[in-house]
Amino acid sequence: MSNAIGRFAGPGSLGESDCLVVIDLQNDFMPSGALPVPDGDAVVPVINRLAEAFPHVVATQDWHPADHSSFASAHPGRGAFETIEAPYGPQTLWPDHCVQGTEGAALHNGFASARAELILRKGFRPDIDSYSAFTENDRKTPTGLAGYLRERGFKRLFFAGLATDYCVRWSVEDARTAGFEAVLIEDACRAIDLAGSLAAAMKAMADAGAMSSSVDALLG
Ligand code: VGL
Ligand code: ZN
Repeated sequence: MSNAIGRFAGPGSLGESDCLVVIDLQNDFMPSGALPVPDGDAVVPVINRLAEAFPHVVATQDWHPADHSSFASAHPGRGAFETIEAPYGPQTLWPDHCVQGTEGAALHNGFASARAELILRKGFRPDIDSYSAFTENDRKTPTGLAGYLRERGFKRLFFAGLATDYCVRWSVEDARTAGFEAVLIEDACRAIDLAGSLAAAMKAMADAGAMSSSVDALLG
């Protein structure tokens, strides 16, 4: 398998079976938020341009209860960014973030979310994290998004948002597993990059048969 993610040849034109999927463009992932993604706010205007150009847009929101099991604060003696063994496997512990109903969980108010036809919330089960927009971290529990997108007739999904190496990565991989074409719009994403996680994510997406593109390549 190749290490490099293949270049998407270009959309020709975007049509009814193309959907932009905007991942977790929320205050807590912005540089001043609880779980900051470096330069995360830089993608907001870029994603607005994409959202204008795409025929269809959906968005996700990380949406945790206050005592969520992915929070280091729920595990006395453990710190943020450590890995624990959850019942379903290894789980990174995070600072408290995207708590349901808080300002940190709100979509960035510069994001033109009016174009989103669906806003899907994930990570709301107290005992299971969900990086992916499709399947929770137990790798079994579906969010329902694949069924929704399939029923809408979408074939090609284009991914933008935060963070490249966690929620975008797992969403892209699961999109492939669910039978969609998946295109990572690389410069419309930013990474957390913990301990080589970005390189691992790029390899995993390549191996899954995802393609890479850029804002300019798509919008011309
Ligand atoms: C995310 C870590 C924890 C993400 C969400 O949106 O990439 N990362 N929760
Ligand atoms: Zn989270």
